[in-house]
Amino acid sequence: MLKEAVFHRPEGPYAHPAGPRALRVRLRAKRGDLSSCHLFHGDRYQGEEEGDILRLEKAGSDELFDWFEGVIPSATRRLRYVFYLEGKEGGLWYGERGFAADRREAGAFQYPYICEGDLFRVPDWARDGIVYQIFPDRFCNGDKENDPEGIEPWSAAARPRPNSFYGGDLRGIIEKLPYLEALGVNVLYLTPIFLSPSNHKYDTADYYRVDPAFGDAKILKELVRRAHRRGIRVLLDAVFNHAGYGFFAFQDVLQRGAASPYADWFFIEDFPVVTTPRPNYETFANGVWTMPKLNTAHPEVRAYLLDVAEYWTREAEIDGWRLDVANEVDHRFWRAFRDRVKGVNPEALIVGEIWHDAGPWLQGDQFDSVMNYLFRDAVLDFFAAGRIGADRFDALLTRIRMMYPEPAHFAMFNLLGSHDTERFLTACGGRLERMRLAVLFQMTYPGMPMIYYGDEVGMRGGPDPDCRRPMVWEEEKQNRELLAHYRKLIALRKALRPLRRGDFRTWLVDPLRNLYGFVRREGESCVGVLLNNSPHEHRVEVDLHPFGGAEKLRDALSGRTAEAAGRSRLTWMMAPFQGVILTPVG
Ligand code: ARE
Ligand code: CA
Repeated sequence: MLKEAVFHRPEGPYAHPAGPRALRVRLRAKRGDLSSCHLFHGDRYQGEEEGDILRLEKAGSDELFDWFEGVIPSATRRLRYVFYLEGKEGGLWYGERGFAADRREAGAFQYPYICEGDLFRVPDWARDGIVYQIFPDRFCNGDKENDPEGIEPWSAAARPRPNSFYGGDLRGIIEKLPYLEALGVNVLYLTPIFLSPSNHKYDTADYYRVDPAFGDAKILKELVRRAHRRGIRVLLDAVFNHAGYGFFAFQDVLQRGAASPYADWFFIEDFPVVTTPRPNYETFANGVWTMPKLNTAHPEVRAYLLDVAEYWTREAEIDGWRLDVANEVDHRFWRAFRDRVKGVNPEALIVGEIWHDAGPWLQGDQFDSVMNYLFRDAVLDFFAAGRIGADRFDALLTRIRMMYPEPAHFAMFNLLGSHDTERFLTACGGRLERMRLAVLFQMTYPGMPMIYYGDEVGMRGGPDPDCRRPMVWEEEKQNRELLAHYRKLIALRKALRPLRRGDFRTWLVDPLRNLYGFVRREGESCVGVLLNNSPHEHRVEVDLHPFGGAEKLRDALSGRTAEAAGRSRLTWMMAPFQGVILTPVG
């Protein structure tokens, strides 16, 4: 046993409440090293000899490590536990004091009390969420009266530039609610809609005003109300890392310099404030002068922005927020933000925009979820670029899952692309079969699938601004087969509960032939997914143990069935780039 590889700490992804009276624990060990992992656990106030034994399951592996996982029930909420690890050379205890042959000597990890206030509560609806991201200027123009000046023609041939406008608005989104409902999505995430001179509106001039080119507060409320009637929730974009050049407080600093009462709302190097040759104040990214960074540690700034968040949550009855540049704003601010927003609507969802490991924000006190760019990176490498094999893909997925507490994991925004990235079909080099398989994977993986508007009809586009072309609505220019594929998969995700709520376990990893499979299990129900991510036909053989006694499986996509051929093994012929979603028959 390689002791140096064994790791546990009673916090974060390694130990977190699974409910008011249960603790989820994880232990990491060298891959293939442990034949089993058990826990001896008890109440902290019980005698040392008293306790129960729990067997942990192997939840996943990457190149170097295996992760074991289990849920400890605790009637009293006060826990102590020691691991018992079995390897080739026998067993060993592992606890707070390290490794020992004797349990008492190893010491026990302590989880002093599962406090109500520390529970990671993610709204339950998120587990069933299927998200659709809309960039309002480009989705649908429902009101020609409010169009900005000089809009460009809405056409499939349009190639947006950084400053193009197309006239899309909230009325347009309302008009397309039947389309969205038929597609099957049940959460809309809109990029910013408040007053701003740009097409993307990430440079807010007035947080209390819906941009007139998009509509007004009344139309926003109507949109939310009508979406709710169709079972669709609405999230808005909170841009609190920075304001826009036109924001009243920044304008005041421009005019009054150091004497402005708002001078400390920003990070100003010297006065007077200038934008050229480079801005002498902090901005978003490097010198984006239109976006002065806000000092969110300042009590007045904090109060101002929290009021904004509370106002729209209450006023428009929205269902949550996506937080822009979330990892560059202080944790204290986000904790206060969570309290304020959930205070108004406990069912609101909070999703940070973080492209990397978001562990520090996903402990239950700040965000519920993040835009899962790490997921996208892995999917891109495996399906679109074909740069990695099934083994590496599985390893990356495990790493991401093990980074976060379980509640966050089921609420992740699993995206293939966004308004900030090249579109997925373009990343696939236009090879539709690859995109279709990736979408199948996205729709069967834990976490909320997020569709970037237009991906479902085969839109293409390079990086920003090309990924923001106006939505293609002419049916003859849409890829209707791809759309049907999306609809079918969304319907299946809704019909098969384990796809939304079940555990994830790797089922098949075949790097040689590039086959990948996994099962999603909830209680007695189990769904299996097999993917042939290669241009060749393959005979796939898998064991049926995850399905209990099942002898026959059916593919929910093609309707084909196959029976076990003895010893619980099943073989399935798979066409190039085919994926199947298997459920037991009978
Ligand atoms: C404009 C230009 C871009 C240029 C950019 C930066 O169009 O070509 O790269 O300026 O100078 C909004 C607009 C953009 C606009 C930008 C600045 O939508 O069109 O871009 O404002 O005017 C990082 C951040 C992440 C951020 C991305 C863009 O971590 O928070 O950069 N995303 C949000 C929004 C954007 C928005 C803003 C922030 C600003 O989603 O739409 O931009 O409010 C790596 C890094 C990431 C990095 C990512 C992308 O993976 O690790 O940290 O994200 O690449 O660059
Ligand atoms: Ca319009």
